[in-house]
Amino acid sequence: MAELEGLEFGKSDFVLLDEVNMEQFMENLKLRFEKARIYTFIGEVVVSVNPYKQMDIYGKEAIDAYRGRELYENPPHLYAVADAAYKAMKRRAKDTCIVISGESGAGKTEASKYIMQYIAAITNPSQRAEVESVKNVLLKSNCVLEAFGNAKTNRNDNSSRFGKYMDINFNFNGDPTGGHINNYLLEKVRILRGGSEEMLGSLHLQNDPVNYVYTREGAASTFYNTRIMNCVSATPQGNLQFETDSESVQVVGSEAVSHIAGLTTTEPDNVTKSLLYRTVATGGGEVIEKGHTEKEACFGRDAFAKALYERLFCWIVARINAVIEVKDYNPVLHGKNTVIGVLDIYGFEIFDNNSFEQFCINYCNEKLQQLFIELILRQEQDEYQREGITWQHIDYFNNQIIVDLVEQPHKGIISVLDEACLTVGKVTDTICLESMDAKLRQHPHYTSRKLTPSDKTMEFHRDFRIRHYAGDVTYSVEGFLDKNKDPLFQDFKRLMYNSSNPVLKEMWPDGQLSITEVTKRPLTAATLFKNSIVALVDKLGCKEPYYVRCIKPNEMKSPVLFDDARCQHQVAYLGLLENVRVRRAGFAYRQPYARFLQRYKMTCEYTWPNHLMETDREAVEAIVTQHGFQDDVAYGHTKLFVRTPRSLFTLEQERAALIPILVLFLQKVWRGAL
Ligand code: AOV
Ligand code: MG
Repeated sequence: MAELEGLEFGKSDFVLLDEVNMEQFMENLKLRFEKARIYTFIGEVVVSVNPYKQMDIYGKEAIDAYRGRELYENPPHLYAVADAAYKAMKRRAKDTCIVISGESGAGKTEASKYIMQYIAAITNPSQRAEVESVKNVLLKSNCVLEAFGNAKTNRNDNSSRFGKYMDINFNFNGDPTGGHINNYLLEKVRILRGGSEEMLGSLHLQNDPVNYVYTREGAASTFYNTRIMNCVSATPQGNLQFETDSESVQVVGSEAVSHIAGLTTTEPDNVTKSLLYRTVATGGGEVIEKGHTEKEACFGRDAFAKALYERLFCWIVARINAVIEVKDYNPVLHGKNTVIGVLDIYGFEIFDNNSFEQFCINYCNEKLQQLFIELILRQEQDEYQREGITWQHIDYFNNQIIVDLVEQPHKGIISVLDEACLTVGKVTDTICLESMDAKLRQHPHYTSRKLTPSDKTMEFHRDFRIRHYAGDVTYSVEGFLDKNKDPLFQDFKRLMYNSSNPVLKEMWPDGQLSITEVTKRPLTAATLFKNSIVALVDKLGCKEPYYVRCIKPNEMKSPVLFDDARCQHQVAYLGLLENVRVRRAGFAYRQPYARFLQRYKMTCEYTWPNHLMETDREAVEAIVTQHGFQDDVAYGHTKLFVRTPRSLFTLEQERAALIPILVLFLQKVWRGAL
């Protein structure tokens, strides 16, 4: 119940709004942003608005203020959630997770860093060296991943182009013992567009921490290699051009080829060959070399650049994991190993042109929303049951139907895409769209121009639209099939596998297969992504979740601009109003009897300064009855449940009014005036 800030800063919990509607929500959010109150609760969820300026709220004092306190004892803050997750983990030996969501530039990565820093600051008070070193690596691994996985986009100067989930393991003391990172869908296109110079520039900046991780492994030269790799991966796209002379396709100039050959320690001739030809097995089992068209060569080059980068990135994650994995953990000696997971993943993306990447990202958000619904409801219901409270199930939009639209076997969009990719012969994006139309025409959340011809905002043969829980998104099907296929010719894999650089070789184990062995179709990008998200949701599902919902106040990176329309849009698609309603539909507040008493006993003559009743519960009943809101509460076994915040608000106001009188009274007592 964080009413400690005073009302001039707005309501510190949206649950306390007089009425739950968009207008009041936005008014409060804006007021708080203008007053530099960037965090607001919805119960245990923290809503954060990117301040776009350094805030003096993360220092040691703040850490001390939040350490070990209850959520409502301090103003809303990331530290409050981090502490709640940590406490639950430590006191109740629960695995917990903190899910940070919001759109590009909303402040997710910064939030995840503050959370990690907080956890690092409050653990290992005895400064044991081995724990300190684990903490260091955990914190610094972030810099390495940012160096390779972030890029400047027009929405964020330091945009993470991958989703990241990090588990931190703790021993029974509550000290970190290690961790594990999972990465999701690295958006290679944007990273490569980011440009090699910028990338290298940022790498220089991150030089130290990178070195740190790898020198721990005793392989400083590995770091050198990875930097070279980065350079290579950015090179082919920009500098390598093709031309078609009288009959065949050629590489323009030879420097680019020798550059790649040098950096990947491969033969220039082999590089050229991989760029211009592909090996194919004929129906009769014969192996032949087929020359690319110029278009195919460009396509191959781009796919190669992206794959190089992706494999490099995954390799780095694997190396970091090898360093931070929990070693020599003996449950008998060390007690239960518990986990806090931190998820920093892309939020909903609605651009002017939405493609395959947005489709995947938005599907991921549907899955996370599904989890949000399931966990928030489940948690509520569990608590009511535990406390013996009768609970009225409330209805709200369940987005399972949209999840099914995307992922259902045989019928869902991914399955139609995969089928199109597997079909031999010329299947175009347009044909694929037609089969989606045929299969999904009845689905209430799917449409296309063909199905609704009057809707001129969509293009024939190109666009389809999904009615997401967060709003309608129109996707252009152009490029879907190519992006969904594994577009990399086997020749490139073999080229890399035959590199005399052992690190490169290790990244390309599938390069050892000959073309006749590559018969089994690799899983498509969409299916791989789906599998990884399903696994992620499973992982999160068995943990106690805490949420940070990030909002981007404007597109100008300005600390003073609150763009009403943009913010309202985000509030809508993050489902924040829904969140407040769910929270209020049940019992908005619950407090252990003793705590409630501690806070409000001064507002009732029977409980001040001490009550004479048998139990705290009876004393709480006396307070509730005296204030006349007995119909607004339920008594659990250990806690009081308050349905509407208004009741608590009345109490808070009364308490606030009484405090100065009490202070005066106490001062008089001290001075001996009474
Ligand atoms: P994102 O992670 O949500 O975007 P970031 O966490 O990278 O966004 O934040 C973008 C920028 O906003 C940062 O580089 C900071 O300049 C600023 N910022 C964010 N949070 C704070 C804060 N608490 N205090 C001060 N400045 C902040 V993306 O990875 O693009 O989805 O893909
Ligand atoms: Mg980020």
